[in-house]
Amino acid sequence: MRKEKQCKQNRTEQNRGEQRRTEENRTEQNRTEETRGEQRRTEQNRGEQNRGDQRDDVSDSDCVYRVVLLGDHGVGKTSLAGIFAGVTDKDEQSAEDTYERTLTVDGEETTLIVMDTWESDTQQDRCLKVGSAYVIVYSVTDRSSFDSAAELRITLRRARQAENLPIILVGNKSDLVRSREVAVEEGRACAVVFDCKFIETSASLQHNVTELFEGVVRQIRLRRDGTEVIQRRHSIYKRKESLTQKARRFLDRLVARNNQRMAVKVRSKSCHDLAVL
Ligand SMILES: Nc1nc2c(ncn2[C@@H]2O[C@H](COP(=O)(O)OP(=O)(O)OP(=O)(O)O)[C@@H](O)[C@H]2O)c(=O)[nH]1
Ligand SMILES: [Mg+2]
Repeated sequence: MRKEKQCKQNRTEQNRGEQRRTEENRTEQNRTEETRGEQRRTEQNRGEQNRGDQRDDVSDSDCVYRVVLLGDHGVGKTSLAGIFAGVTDKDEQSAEDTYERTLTVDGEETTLIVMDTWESDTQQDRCLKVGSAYVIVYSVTDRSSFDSAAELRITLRRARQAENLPIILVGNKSDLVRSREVAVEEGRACAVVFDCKFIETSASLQHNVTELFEGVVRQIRLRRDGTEVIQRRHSIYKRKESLTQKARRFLDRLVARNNQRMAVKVRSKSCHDLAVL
């Protein structure tokens, strides 16, 4: 009798032990599942964050570049961006402020995302951070917009100090000859002082707008590619020059060696040329 009791007690203890182990296992399993869940969630979050970051600085790797338009009110930023995007109807222009288009320049495709978001103050900090290239627009009919352009160049230099960014100074509304307040030479001189490229455009006549955005692409590539590629492109470009142009450039260089003023002139000529550095 006592033996049977003892056996029963032992079995009960064994059962209890097993129950304990099963419960422990279950808790352990739950904990593992929870940890896995956490890990999954963290990885998902990380993935989303990365995708967000990628969206935020779409850049250089896939030949996609952000170009930011800067400049005073009414100088023609939206009009230039609209022409870039192929918007012909004026009323369509207000709907978007970021335009994406793929251009084929010198036989190679490049996608530009043109950002016309400078007006909204909250975006200004972001604008200064995200651009792969900058187009600073002023109106040739508005001197104060020209002064602002110089200030913007300084702001940009401060914000992106160490970077050799492509910056193009654009004198828009060149069609308004009678109300011109800023001469071409002033724009060019400003570009020389501020070490950037210069072009005059007319959004109304669609003059030089293609040249501007193709120039942006070339300026980006010149900085992106190694010296070897730059030299190869440069030599192809030079080959396309007429003999007169070549001779003039040679003479300019010859004279410039002994003449400081002429050297500035030569430099100001190259600031007009968006196909060279
Ligand atoms: N004649 C002439 N008018 C232009 C030219 N470019 C723009 N405009 C006109 O100038 C005005 C302002 O142009 P927008 O493109 O809206 O200028 P914006 O820089 O985007 O101005 P905000 O958005 O206020 O900062 C519009 O009435 C345009 O039609 C141009 O090259 N020539
Ligand atoms: Mg606008």
